[in-house]
Amino acid sequence: MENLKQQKSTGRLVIVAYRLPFKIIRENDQAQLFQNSGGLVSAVLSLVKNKNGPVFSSNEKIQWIGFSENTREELEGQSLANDEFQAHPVFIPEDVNENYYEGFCNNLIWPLCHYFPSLARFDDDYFEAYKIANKLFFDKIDEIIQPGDVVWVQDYQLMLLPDMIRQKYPDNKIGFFFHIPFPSFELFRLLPVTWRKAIVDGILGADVVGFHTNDYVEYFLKAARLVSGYGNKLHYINMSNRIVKVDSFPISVDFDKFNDAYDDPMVADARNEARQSLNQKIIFSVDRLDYSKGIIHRLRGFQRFLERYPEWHEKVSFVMVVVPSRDTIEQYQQMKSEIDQTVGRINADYGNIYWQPIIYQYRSMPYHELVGMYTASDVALITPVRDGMNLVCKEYVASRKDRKGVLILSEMAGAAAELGEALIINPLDIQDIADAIKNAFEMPEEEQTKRMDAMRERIKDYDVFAWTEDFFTQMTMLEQEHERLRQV
Ligand code: GDG
Repeated sequence: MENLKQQKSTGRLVIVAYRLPFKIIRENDQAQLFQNSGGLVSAVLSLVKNKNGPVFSSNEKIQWIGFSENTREELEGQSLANDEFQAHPVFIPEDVNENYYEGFCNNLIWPLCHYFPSLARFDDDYFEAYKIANKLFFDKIDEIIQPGDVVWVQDYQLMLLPDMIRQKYPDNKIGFFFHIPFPSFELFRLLPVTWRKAIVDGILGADVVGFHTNDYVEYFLKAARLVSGYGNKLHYINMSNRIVKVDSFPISVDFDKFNDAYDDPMVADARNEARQSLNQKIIFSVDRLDYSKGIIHRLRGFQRFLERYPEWHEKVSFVMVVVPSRDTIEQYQQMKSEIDQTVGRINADYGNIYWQPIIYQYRSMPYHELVGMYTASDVALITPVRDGMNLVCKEYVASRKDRKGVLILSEMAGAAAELGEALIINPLDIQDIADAIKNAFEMPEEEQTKRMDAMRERIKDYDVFAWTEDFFTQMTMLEQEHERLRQV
C-alpha cells in the first residue's frame, strides 16, 4: 500500500462532468468564477491537497471540462481559472442540448435507471443528440489533453466518452464513475440493441469503472457479458490489450465539515430556533423534486402514522423541504401539485388552529439552515423509491456530533448497504414507514447513540476523501497490473 501511495501521477487531473462547478459571471469585461461547494469539488481538491500527500504531484491546476450556460461570445478571450481550477466550457447548441440532456439523459436514462420504465421515452433524435454532445465533450478533451494526464469522466451524461478518448489516446489513464443506480439487466435490455452496446462499450473505454454498490457492479458486469460478450474474473475484464477494473466505491461526504458545523454559531442558532419554535418531536426530510425520491409515499406513511397512533397528535412536526427541480416539465408540475394537495389534505384532516402536522417548503435552504435542521430533528425520514447513493442521510449522520437522532432510511437507497443501523424501511410500504416513525420516537437515547456511533464511525473512516483516494489507488494498481502483464 505504501508503495502505491508513493506512485504519484505526474500528469494533470482532468475532470469531465456534464456541468462546470462554477457560475461564471462577467463583470467589467472580466469573467469571475463562483465555485460551487459540492462534494465532488472538495473531493477532487483533496487529491491535490491530501493530508497523506497529494495523489497528483503535478503543480498544475485541475482541469475541469463541462457544459456552460454562458454563450461562447460571453466567454471569448477570458481566462477561466481560479487558484485551483482551470475551467474549459463546452458549448452545446440549444436544440442538441434539449434532445441530449432533457431527452436522452432525463427522459430515458434517468427513469430507466430509477426503475420507472413507463416514464422512459425512446426517441432516435435523443440518441443522435447524445452522440453529438459526447463528441463535443471529446473535442474539448482533444484540445487540451497532454501525455500523462488522468481523465476522470463523471456519470450517465457521458457514457460514450471513455471509449472516444481511449481510441485516440490509448495511453492516458481514464476513470469513469456512475452516480445513479445501474439497473438490473431486465431494465437495461429495454434499450435498443445498438444503444445498449454503444453504452457498454463506451463505458469500458475506461481503466477503472466505479459504481456505488456491489449490486450495481454485478448488474453492469452482467450487461457487459450479455451485450458485448465480455466476461470478467473477480471484476477484471480482459479486453485483449488492456484490463478494465469494475468495482464499487460508495461515495461519501466530508465528515469533518458536517461534524464541525454542529458548533458553528449560525448552525447552532438555526437549531435552537427550530427547536424553540416547534417545541415538539421533529421529523425532517429534504430532497429535490423528483419521482425517484418517494415523496408521496412518505407523506402517506406519515398520514398512516397519524391515523394509527393518535397519541402523537399535537406532539410532532414534520418539516418537509422540497427543492425546486425540472419544474418546467409537465410531469414534474403534476407531481408538485400532487404533493401540495396531499400536504394540504393531511394538514386539514389532522391539524387544528394550534398545530400543523406538516411544515412544507418548496425552496432550497442555505447550508447553515440545512445543518441546523439536521441537528434539530429527532428523525430524518429518507424514503427514495430508488437512489444511487443518497448523500442527505450521510450528511445527517455526520452532523450529529451529539450522537442522537434516528435515521429512517429506504432500502432502495445505495446508502442502505452501508447504514444497517438505520431503521430500514420499504419506501412503498406506508405501514412500514408509520411503524418506523413510532419506533424512532420510542427509541431510548442509549440505543440512538449506539446506532449513531456505528454509522458515524463508518462514514468518518470512509469519507469523501477516502472515496477519491480509493478510486485513484485502484487506477494505480491497475497500472502495475498492466506493467506485470507487459513483462510476462
Ligand atoms: C446523484 C445521485 C448520489 C439538497 N437540498 C439542499 C441541499 N442539498 C444537497 C444535499 C446533498 C445534495 O444536495 C443531494 O444529495 P444527493 O445524494 O441526492 O445527490 P445528487 O447530486 O442530487 O444525485 C445520488 C449522488 O449523485 C452522489 O453520487 O448520492 O443518488 O442521484 O449534498 O445536502 N443543500 C443545501 N440546501 C438545500 O436546500 N445547502
